[in-house]
Amino acid sequence: MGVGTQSHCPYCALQCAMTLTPPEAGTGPTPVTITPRQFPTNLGGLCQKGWTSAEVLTATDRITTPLLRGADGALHPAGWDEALTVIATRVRAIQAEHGPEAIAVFGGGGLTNEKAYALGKFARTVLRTPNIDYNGRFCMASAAAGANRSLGADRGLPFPLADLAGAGAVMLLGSNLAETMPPSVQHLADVRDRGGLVVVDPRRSTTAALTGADGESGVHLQPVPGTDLVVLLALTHVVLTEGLADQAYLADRTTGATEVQRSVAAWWPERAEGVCGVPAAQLRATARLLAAAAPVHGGPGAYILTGRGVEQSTQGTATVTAAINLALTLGLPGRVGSGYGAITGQGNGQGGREHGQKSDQLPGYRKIDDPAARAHVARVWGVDPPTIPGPGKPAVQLLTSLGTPGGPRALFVHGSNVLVSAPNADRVADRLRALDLLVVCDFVPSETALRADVVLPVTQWAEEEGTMTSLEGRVIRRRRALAPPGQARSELWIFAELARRLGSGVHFGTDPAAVFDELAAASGGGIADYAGLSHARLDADEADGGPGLFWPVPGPDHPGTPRLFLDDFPTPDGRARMIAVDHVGPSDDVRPDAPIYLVTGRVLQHYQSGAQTHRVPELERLSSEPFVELHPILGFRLGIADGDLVRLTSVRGSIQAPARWTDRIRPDTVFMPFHWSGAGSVNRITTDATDPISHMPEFKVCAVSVTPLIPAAAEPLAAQGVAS
Ligand SMILES: Nc1nc2c(c(=O)[nH]1)N[C@H]1C(S)=C(S)[C@@H](COP(=O)(O)OP(=O)(O)OC[C@H]3O[C@@H](n4cnc5c(=O)[nH]c(N)nc54)[C@H](O)[C@@H]3O)O[C@H]1N2
Ligand SMILES: Nc1nc2c(c(=O)[nH]1)N[C@H]1C(S)=C(S)[C@@H](COP(=O)(O)OP(=O)(O)OC[C@H]3O[C@@H](n4cnc5c(=O)[nH]c(N)nc54)[C@H](O)[C@@H]3O)O[C@H]1N2
Ligand code: SF4
Ligand SMILES: [Mo]
Repeated sequence: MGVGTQSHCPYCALQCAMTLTPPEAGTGPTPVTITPRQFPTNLGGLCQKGWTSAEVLTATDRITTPLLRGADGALHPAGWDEALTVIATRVRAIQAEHGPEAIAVFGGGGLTNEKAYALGKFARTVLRTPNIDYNGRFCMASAAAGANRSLGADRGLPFPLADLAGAGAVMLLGSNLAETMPPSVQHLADVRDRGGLVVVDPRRSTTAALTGADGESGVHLQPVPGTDLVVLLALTHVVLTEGLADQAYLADRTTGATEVQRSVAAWWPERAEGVCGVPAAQLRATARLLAAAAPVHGGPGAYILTGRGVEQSTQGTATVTAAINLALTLGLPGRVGSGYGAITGQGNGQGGREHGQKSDQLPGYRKIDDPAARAHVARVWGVDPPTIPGPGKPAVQLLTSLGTPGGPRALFVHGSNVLVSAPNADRVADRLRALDLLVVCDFVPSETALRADVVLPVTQWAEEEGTMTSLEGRVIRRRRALAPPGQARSELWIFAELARRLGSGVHFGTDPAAVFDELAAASGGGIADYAGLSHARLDADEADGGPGLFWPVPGPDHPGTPRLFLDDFPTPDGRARMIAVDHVGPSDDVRPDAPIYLVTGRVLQHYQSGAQTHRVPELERLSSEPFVELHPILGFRLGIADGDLVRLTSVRGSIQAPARWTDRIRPDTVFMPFHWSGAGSVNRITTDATDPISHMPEFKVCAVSVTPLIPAAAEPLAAQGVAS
C-alpha cells in the first residue's frame, strides 16, 4: 500500500477505490487530495463525482454545531448537551402522551454498516418503535422482494461485476450505467465487441448508445414507459416456443416452470408489440441473441440485469420476477459466467438493507416476525425478545402517516433528503409540518434539515471508520483520513448519548470496530452472514492485496462467497421458484387530460437529491439546472422550442423547467432528472402509488400534460429544422 489513506468513494454502490492524501503543506483547496486506485469494480477509474468528492468536506455551509429552532422560528447554534437534552425531553413527552409508536425513524443507504445496524437497534431497543424504514425502499425494494421470493436471497449481484466481461450477452433493463456508474462500463467492453449488449430504455440513454449507431455492439429496445414486463413476457414466450429453453436446468433447479410457461403463452411477439411498442422482429432477435449466449447452447454465458428504470414501478416486483423467470428459462442463475442481478445504487445500499433499518427486518437479513430471529438478535442486544417491536410501516406509508391522527408525532432522519427525493413531495412537506418534533442528522443543510427542529452535525466519509458493502456483496473498509470540523460527531456517539439520556440500559458502542463485531454476531446464522468478518480481518486482507470479502462469511476461516447459488438456492427445497406474473400497467397512465409519459432518473454530475453535489462548484458548472428532455416532434406538436420554459402538470401539481430537445427519447415521453428542489423539483408531481409487494413507489412513470410557458412561434421551430 502506498502513502495516504486507502478508502472508497462516498457516493454510489460501485464504491470506487481511492487514496486520500493531505495536500502538500496545506496548499490544496481541499483537506485531502483524491487519487483513484486499482480495484475490481472501478479498474482504476473514477467518475466526476468521485474526483470532486473532497469538496463537500469543506462546503462553505457545512454544519459544524448542533442547531436548535428558536422562538423566532430560525435555527440557532447550540451546544451538544443542550440539543440532546431538548431531544430527550421532547421524545419522552411524546412517548408519554402517544406511546412508543409515535416516534419514527428514517434511515439511508449511505450509512456505513455500523451506523445502519446501530440505527435499527436504537429504534427497536431505545425508542421501542416499529416505525423505522429508509430510503432503500425507494431504491432496491422491488429487486429485493423479487430476488428473495424467487431465489431465496437478495444480494444485488450474486457474482463479481468483473464476471460480465466473459459473457456473450448482457441485458440491462432500465439501467443507465454509463451515467450512474461510469467506470463500470469497462466491464462491458468485451460483450460489446461480441455484439451482445442489450439495453431496454424508453430513452436512447448514454448506455443505450453503447449498443452502437448501427447496432454493431448490441440492441436497444425502446419500449413504452412502464411496459417492460410485457417485453420480458414476450422474450420468455419466444425462448419457450422456439425450443431455446434449458429444459434440464428447469427440471433440476426450479419449480413452477409449467405455470410460467402457461402464463407467457398469451404474449406472442405481435401481441406484445401492440402494448410495449417494441417491434416483434426485434423481440424475436433479442430472445435468440440471449439464448445463443446461454450455456445450454454452448454460448459463453449471459446476464440479465435490472435497474431502477424497471423496478421503481407499481409492478416492479412482478417485473423483476419476470426477469428472473427469463433468466431461469435460459438456465443462467447459479452458473459461473451467467446470471441474474439487480444493480444496487447507494454507497451502502446493499449493507444498508441487511442489518435492520428496514421496517420488517433484523440484522443478517433476518425477518422481524420470525421467532428464532428475534430470539437470536435479542440475545446479542441483551433484551427480552418480546420487547422487540414487530414490523413497521414501509417508507411511503410511514411518511404519509406523519402527524395524522394515530400516526407518528416525531421523526429522526439519518441520511436522506426526503423533501426532494420522496414521491409526491409536497405532501411529504405537509406531513413534516404536522410533526411535533423533527430531528435531522446531516453534514450539510439539506432541504429536509432546514425544516428540522433540531439539526445534529455528523461526520463525513473521509472523517470516519467503518465498512460498506458494494453492489456485489463485497464488504470493504471506509477509513478516516482527517478529523471532523467543529463539533461534528459520529452518529454512533449520538445513539449512545441519546440512549443514556432516554434511560435505556442497552449498550451502544462508539468504536466502529466494536460495533462491527456486534453486527457480525447479530448477523451470524442469517442469510447475510458477516460472522467471520472483523475490521482487523478486512484490513489484513487488504494489506495482502485482497479485494475484500463477499458475504456470507460464516466463520473466521471461511473465504467468503463471491458467487451464490452454484449448488442450490437458499429456498426450503433448494430450487428457484418460478412465479407467473402478468402486466397491469402504470397506476397513473396517460389519458386525455394527461397524455404524455413523464419518466425520471439521473444525470452524471449530480447525486440523488443533490444535497452533496450541488455544493461542488465544478459539478454545478457542468449541470446547473433542471430540464425536461423532449423529442422535437413533440416540441413541434406542442409549440415548444429548444430552451423554452415548459410547465409539467400531473394530478398532484405543476412544476416548470426549460425544455431540451433531443431525438433520443420517444415522442410520447418526456424525461426529467430529480436532483433539484424548488420550481423544477420533479418529485412534486410524481405519484406515491406503491408496489403491493415491495411497497416501492412508482417514481419512473406518471402521466402529465406539457405546456409552453413562453408561447413559441412557428418561425423559430421551423428554423430548428423540424419537419412535421
Ligand atoms: N450520477 C449519478 N449516479 C448515481 C446516482 C445518482 O443520483 N447520480 N444514484 C445512485 C443510485 S442510489 C441508484 S439507485 C442508481 C440508479 O441507477 P440507474 O437505474 O441507472 O438510474 P436512473 O437514471 O434512475 O434510471 C435508469 C434509466 O431508466 C430509464 N427508465 C425510465 N422509465 C423506464 C421504463 O419504464 N422502462 C425502462 N426500461 N427504463 C426506464 C431512464 O430513462 C434511465 O435512463 O444510480 C446510482 N448512481
Ligand atoms: N423521481 C425520482 N425520485 C427518486 C428516484 C428516481 O429515480 N426518480 N430515485 C430514488 C432513489 S433510487 C434513491 S436511493 C433516493 C435517494 O434520495 P435521498 O434519500 O434523498 O438521498 P441523498 O440525496 O443521497 O440524501 C442523503 C442525505 O444524507 C446526507 N448523508 C450522507 N451520508 C450521511 C451519513 O452518514 N449520515 C447522515 N446522517 N447523513 C448523511 C447527505 O448529506 C444528504 O443530505 O431517491 C429516490 N427518489
Ligand atoms: S462511479 Fe460511483 S463510486 Fe465511482 S467515483 Fe462515481 S460516484 Fe463514486
Ligand atoms: Mo437508489
